[in-house]
Amino acid sequence: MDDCIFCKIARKEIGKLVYEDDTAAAFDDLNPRAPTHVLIIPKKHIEQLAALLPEDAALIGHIMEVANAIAAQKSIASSGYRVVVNNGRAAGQSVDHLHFHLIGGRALGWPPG
Ligand code: DGP
Repeated sequence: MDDCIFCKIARKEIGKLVYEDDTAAAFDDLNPRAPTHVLIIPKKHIEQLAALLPEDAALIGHIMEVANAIAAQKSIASSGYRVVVNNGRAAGQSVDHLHFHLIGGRALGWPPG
């Protein structure tokens, strides 16, 4: 998608990736909510979690593996971390390209607000 900010980041037109492979990319959140706050996205433009198709299942599983790998690389694997998707405006989704927040490096409250 030409106008999608996360597609532009995935294409390396703006920003800086901390991880990339054929199907996924990751970068630090602009407004970090914790010492580690990385966004992991499919390179394929998917608007939101609810728009997933059956054929995306392996891609999403792969992104979970990427989240674990980045958590290990950031040394938060043993202390604990959270992977969050906000689906829709009421849930807090502000960018319409599916993204998984990887958050850690501090104690996290529950339930989220
Ligand atoms: P959400 O509210 O779940 O849609 O999360 C969107 C996140 O994306 C939010 O935490 C801020 C971040 N964000 C928005 N625009 C940019 C950007 O241009 N660059 C980066 N690195 N992060 C962005």
